[in-house]
Amino acid sequence: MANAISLKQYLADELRKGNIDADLVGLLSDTMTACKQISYDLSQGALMGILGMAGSENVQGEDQKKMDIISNDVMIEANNRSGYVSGMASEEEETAYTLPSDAPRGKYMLLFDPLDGSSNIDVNISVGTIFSILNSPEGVENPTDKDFLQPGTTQVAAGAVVYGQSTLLVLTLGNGSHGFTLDRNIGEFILTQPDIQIPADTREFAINASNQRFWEAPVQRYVDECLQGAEGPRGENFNMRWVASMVAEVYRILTRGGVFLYPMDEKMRAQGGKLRIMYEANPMGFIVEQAGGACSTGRERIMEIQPTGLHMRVPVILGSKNEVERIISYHKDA
Ligand code: P6P
Repeated sequence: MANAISLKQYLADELRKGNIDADLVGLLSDTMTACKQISYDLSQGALMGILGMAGSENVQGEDQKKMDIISNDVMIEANNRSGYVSGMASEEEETAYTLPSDAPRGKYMLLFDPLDGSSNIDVNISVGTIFSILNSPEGVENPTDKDFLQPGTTQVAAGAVVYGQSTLLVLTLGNGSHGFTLDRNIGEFILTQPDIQIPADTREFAINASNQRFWEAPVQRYVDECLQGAEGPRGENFNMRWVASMVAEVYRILTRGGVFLYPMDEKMRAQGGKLRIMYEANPMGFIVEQAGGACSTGRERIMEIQPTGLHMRVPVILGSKNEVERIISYHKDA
């Protein structure tokens, strides 16, 4: 692409403007190296014998795919000796990851879901990596779980890489959300969607409708009105999507608008919801808000929640601002 701006050049510009520091540039570059490796491994699929189950469970009690473990190892090894982080937290790790004793410590902490949507790997549907970057507390050599428990509003940066037909990165450093496409010929992410803006209105919603009988009344009302279409109170027909891969849903919403709901439901009330706040809801919320969208539990802004645990779960309603606000109003009415 003529006049293409690479991620390297974008980060160099942000560094020159004083928006970020050299350590954050290094941390993001190393994380992207890991994501390029994961992208390659996924593209090889069965040829590399990486499909299928690992025969183990993660801290969530979920059966692990081989690629869950491989991608977790790739993310850790790309960052555990760089000197940019003091520690890491992963969906696949029960507690905070402690760096090797001889590794230099840095000023940031990296949190990630190394392979979100991994139940889709064996059926060749898009999956992704989600990451969030926090400031490491002053003078903490080996951060423990409690050091990570910062509200989403304290995030320094957040990103998601979608492994689909293209490998796409959406990144926010706190001044807009920007889309990059991996050019495999040169191994660089190229800026292809600068300053993403999510349309404030939408006629497309994403929800796992098989949980309908477990939803709370405001969500029942919202979805029912969408399904009534032009003859109903919304006066318009709606479309529905469900990919069962949050990164794919969020990328679609960033591109054409929409609303994604993984709401509280009765069978998950004890757990607090399905999606994890630290490495799914908060980073995605940061990206979506920076693109002009909204991210709520239905009752409160997700990024303002004080996390109580590394794997804390929350209901998630995110996307087109006016649609999210409508759903919030239904929760208030109830
Ligand atoms: P369900 C993937 O496991 C995930 O965490 C999200 O990426 C996705 O939106 C959701 O769970 C899918 O859940 O109930 O459809 O399997």
